[in-house]
Amino acid sequence: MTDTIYVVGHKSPDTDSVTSAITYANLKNALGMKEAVAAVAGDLNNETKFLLDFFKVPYPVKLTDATDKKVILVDHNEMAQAVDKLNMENIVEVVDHHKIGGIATGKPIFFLNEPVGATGGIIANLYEQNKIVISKEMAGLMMAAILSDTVLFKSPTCTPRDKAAVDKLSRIAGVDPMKFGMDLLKAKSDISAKSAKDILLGDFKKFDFSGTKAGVGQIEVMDLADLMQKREAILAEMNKMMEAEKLNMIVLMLTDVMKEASDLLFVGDAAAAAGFEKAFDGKLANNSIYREKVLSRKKQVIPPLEGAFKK
Ligand SMILES: [Mn+2]
Repeated sequence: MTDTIYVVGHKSPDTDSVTSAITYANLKNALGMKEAVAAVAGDLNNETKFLLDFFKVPYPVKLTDATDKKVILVDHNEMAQAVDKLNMENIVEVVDHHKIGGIATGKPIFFLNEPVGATGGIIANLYEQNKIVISKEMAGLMMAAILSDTVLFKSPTCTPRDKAAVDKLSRIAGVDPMKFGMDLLKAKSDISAKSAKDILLGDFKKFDFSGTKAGVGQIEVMDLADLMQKREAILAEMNKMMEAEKLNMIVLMLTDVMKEASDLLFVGDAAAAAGFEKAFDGKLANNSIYREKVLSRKKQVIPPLEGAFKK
């Protein structure tokens, strides 16, 4: 076992996951933990690449097998979403903003979880608490994480603290946050070159709803019409993956960030379909239920599904 401590977010990494790894490793380095290294548990998405290129920040190292590796988890705390072959005993710290999902350690660790819009804002606070100066680059990354995770403050997960953090961080980063946020959204929703499989796996997480094995993904676009011609191919990929991964159901949120609504695509067995219809109080038509004002997987999709399948 080496001394390196990998700071790493969840699989199918999004911007908050990647930037939290980078900015938290940077903070730990500044605080004397020189062995902390930012890592990423999968390929970077277009939004994250645009962001890192803009602020000229190097891409994190890839970590896809955590055998014998010490890790700090950021932006997740569920083993189903963590890098493969991770031993819970090797988790050194957790900094997150999701529901607590079944981690057990043999000894006390630093575990910080707050119900705010993004891990980025929690880390920005930790810089302040530790009196570590935030560079232009780190400010830009944490600002972008909040803008991305809260869909430019539109998500119900957004809190006043997130807005205050973006205000502060954008001044340090020297960019107009709303203008920059639109550029991030454009980079994220450019799906022209993406295959149906890329779209499904771009932001995909696994869950266990009282024994019902589920995958719940999300793709955010500025216009749902862009996704329509790929809809059948996406459904085919969802069915293929459900078989291959032995899941009972897969939900893919096709989220229109401008209209603030989601088309919830569904494939699954009969029991799962009944649970899905119960969760969203509707009838599946053409493999989906459309819901206005639904933007957040964490707050508006996972809790009703958990409730519907509770035994
Ligand atoms: Mn996040």
